[in-house]
Amino acid sequence: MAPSSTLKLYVDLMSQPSRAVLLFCRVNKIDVELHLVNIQKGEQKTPEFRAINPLGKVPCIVDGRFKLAESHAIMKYLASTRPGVADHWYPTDVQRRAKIDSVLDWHHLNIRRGSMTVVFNMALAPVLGLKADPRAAAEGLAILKQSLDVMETVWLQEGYPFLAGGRQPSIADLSVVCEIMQLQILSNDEVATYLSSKERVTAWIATMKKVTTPHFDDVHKIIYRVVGRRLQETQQVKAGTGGHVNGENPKPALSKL
Ligand SMILES: N[C@@H](CCC(=O)N[C@@H](CS)C(=O)NCC(=O)O)C(=O)O
Repeated sequence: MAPSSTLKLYVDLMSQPSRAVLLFCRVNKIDVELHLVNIQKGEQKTPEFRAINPLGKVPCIVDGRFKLAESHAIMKYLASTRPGVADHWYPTDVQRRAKIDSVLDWHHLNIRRGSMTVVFNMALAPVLGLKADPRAAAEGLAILKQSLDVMETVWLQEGYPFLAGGRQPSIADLSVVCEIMQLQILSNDEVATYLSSKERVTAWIATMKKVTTPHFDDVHKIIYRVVGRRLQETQQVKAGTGGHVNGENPKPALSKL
């Protein structure tokens, strides 16, 4: 099916896979009509949105009469239908492509599983009015740490700046880096220390920022804003000038977006 002229992209930029797809579109100069869907307000569960994506999740796209959910599938579809996308993002070489698919499959059950569980239980649950589960948080943390170990020792190899022996970035690099960036909203020293101890991962994040500049910072603006607010709240609490009012806990930063 020929791609239509206006591609509609539905995202919430607090969502890691949403940012990966938007970043992919931006670096490849793919024109999109951007539709912001506020997950915190439950906009992804409305009948109108479910008519677009019955899964009730972002990201998703509408390309003419064609609707598609799942970030990996969306990036593969766009890489295959948009002529301007450089081959390295999703190579036509079958073996190279298979390596990218291998990282993408791994990503969902490892880095994303660990990071999502940790972020949800350590930061998002209270904002969404849901109960955090400390046991799930601990399990998520173990998966996250193990996944970062695998990135450092398996997916990132000496002499190859990108995942799975890549000399140039692929959609797998985009998916994984957006997931890891989500960890910034945690004010958790253990996660921060563990992440910064991974030299290859740290260097790779810096490289990803560089090769996707200025779009990387642009799609992550919302994350930087949350981090800024958290820091401000922590400082206010330490200085005794804010945060705990009438014995209540300070409102989580996300609720103020
Ligand atoms: N595997 C999907 C994940 C999609 C997903 O879980 N999206 C989340 C945001 S990160 C969402 O829309 N959550 C809203 C909900 O489940 O109600 C992808 O890669 O696109």
